[in-house]
Amino acid sequence: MSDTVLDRSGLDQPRLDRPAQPVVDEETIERFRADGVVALRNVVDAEWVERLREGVAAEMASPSPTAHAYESTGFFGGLDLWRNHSVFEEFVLGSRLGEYASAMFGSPTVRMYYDQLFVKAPGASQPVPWHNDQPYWPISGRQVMSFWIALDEVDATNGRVEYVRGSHAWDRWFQPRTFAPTNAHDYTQNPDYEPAPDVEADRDAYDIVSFDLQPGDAIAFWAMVLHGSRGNSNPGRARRGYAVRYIGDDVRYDPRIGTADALHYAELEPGAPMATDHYPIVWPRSA
Ligand SMILES: O=C(O)CCC(=O)C(=O)O
Repeated sequence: MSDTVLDRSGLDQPRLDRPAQPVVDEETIERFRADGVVALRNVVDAEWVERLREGVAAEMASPSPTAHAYESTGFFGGLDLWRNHSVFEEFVLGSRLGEYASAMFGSPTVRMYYDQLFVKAPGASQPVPWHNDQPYWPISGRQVMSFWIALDEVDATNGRVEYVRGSHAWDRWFQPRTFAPTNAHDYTQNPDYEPAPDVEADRDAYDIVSFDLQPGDAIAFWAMVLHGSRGNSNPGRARRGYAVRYIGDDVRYDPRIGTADALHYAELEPGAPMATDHYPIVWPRSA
């Protein structure tokens, strides 16, 4: 075991005890910290891709109370699937992603935060507006990241997610907006937030990165990186994305104005660490 300090991103990175055989190579970790986003190839095997697809089909056939009502536009979403389906529970608690998160955001302990489904049916035109995630979430701290797992082949035709490289380090908190086509149920305005920039209107002004993915590939990204996706213009291919969010030791409960009600947890006091079985430890496994 040796201590390594990685601080290439401008973020205040904690020290990280690295195992002799790191689960993620150093170059990937450095790119993740500098760019705010990185593609991880083949992190979910074919059997698990199939099991997750079956879980998605079950959720879409009989949506949980936490499903989002996007169906009419061909965009189906939902969150906290792992609390409702054993297949997702087994995956988020048992996969190696917790170990990846530990290495990538530099926390000895990793907890499950929540999971989220984003299905764009063939031809579903609805975009996901440019946003960063953490303003939606009632948590503070730096060690917050997602793995967006492709359950279909993903490319420019079916609405791959795009990211503004390095924007996680801006420390700019953008006002959440609903992903639904109308803003009837939009988020409460937080006076400390600013409007998200209109990236679509001025794409050349931004360093936009995106990744073509095969089923089982994942995109790892910080919760503060600016991202969005266009509609699925491919008439023959769905775009099923399953995102799993993990948190590290520096995260505190922070139910700010404008955060998503569905993610509030009344058992925690504002400012409390997330040390509750509601957010179980996924790494180290023995914990
Ligand atoms: O799947 C998409 O198009 C958007 C995903 C997203 O915004 C997220 O995972 O935070």
